Amino acid sequence: MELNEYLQQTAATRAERMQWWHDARFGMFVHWGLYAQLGRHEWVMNRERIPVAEYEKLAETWQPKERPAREWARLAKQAGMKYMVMTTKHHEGFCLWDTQQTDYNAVKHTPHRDLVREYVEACREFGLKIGFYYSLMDWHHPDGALCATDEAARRRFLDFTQGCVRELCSNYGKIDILWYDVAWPLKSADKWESVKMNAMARQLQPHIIIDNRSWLDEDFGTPEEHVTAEKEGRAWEACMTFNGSWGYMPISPDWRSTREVVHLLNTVTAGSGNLLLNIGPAPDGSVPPEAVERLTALGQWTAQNQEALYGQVERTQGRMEWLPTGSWTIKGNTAYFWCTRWPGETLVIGGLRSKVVKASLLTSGAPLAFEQTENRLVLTGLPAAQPDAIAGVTILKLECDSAPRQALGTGYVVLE
Ligand code: JFZ
Repeated sequence: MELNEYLQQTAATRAERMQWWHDARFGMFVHWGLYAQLGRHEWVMNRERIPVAEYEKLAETWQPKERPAREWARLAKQAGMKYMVMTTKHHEGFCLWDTQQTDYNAVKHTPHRDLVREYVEACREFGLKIGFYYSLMDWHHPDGALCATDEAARRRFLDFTQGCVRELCSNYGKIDILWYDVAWPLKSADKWESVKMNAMARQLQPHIIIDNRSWLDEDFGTPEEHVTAEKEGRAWEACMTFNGSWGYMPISPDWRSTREVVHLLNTVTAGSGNLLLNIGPAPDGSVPPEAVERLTALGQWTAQNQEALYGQVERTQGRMEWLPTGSWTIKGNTAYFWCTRWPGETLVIGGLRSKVVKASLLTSGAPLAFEQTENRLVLTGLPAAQPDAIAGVTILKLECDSAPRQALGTGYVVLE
């Protein structure tokens, strides 16, 4: 298929295909592979230059417990996540599914199970949408690097890659997301035959959505370890680790707090993006206790604040201003003020250009007294201390008579 024809076809169906994803806001990323056994990051093979033959021994010793994917899916559901993305093959090259493309897989070697099937079944059991991460880069495949300089190797490697994608899109029922990663060492969509490969994926899975890491922009952008909105009109998903490593790394003591994750949720919602928050399960598949603790707390918070979080939201950039006490998200004519620094019984918001019809605390629905003059909204009778004990973030709901707008500018007087 021609590139232009492909781009037109995918663009024509994009809004409809992406609807559920925009509404979902929050998903779980799972990095799991042989590297979990070493517990030193998913790049350990590369960073420690472990010889291939030595690394392969990890494929004889992997002993996950029974169906850990059910624990992940249960936890994701409880945390308020709506979809999952799991590594079917990371850069190490070990395939977690029953593939015909290589013997280096979880059925021919330990654990002698199709871990992708277990994952898919768990997602379905808990009503979560299903994403497959697939690393184009492959440190194990003999043609994984050679393909850059040897045309025959490139042909073999592309056949392998397309064979993997075909299996993943054929053997597991409906798949919702294809999440490619690291298109090394070939430096263009042409070299990877990305149009052919992705057109095949779409033929097999007409509703699938695809990320931007196969040298094609496709359906959504993927800022990584930072939360930055892409240009207006472009869908984006920030993927973040909990502790600085995607793979299991128990020696990393730096865990993002529940509060920090709520802050991330605030930022992605304000930019009409999504958050894909990662867990790196232990070799037996169990979720690190630090992650369980935080995701459980998050679940309480997201359950209480669903209305602000999920569904169609508008970007706040250019519409609302920064404030020292918290920040905004918008849904239609309603502005949500995520108050992270509680001011006490009175909260004052300057420069709101829309008339507030009703103000309330989102969690309790309790109405709030307020007075609005031309430049100041003064809310009174608030609780003396931050009411939210989970993350220290309380959302105030301001229903307006028009699309919320705020203008403060830099000077004391707004210059038009
Ligand atoms: C990749 C992987 O190397 C990593 O192990 C993990 O799977 C992560 C989700 O993705 O890392 C990247 C990929 C892209 C960029 C940076 C790191 N990037 O575009 O800046």
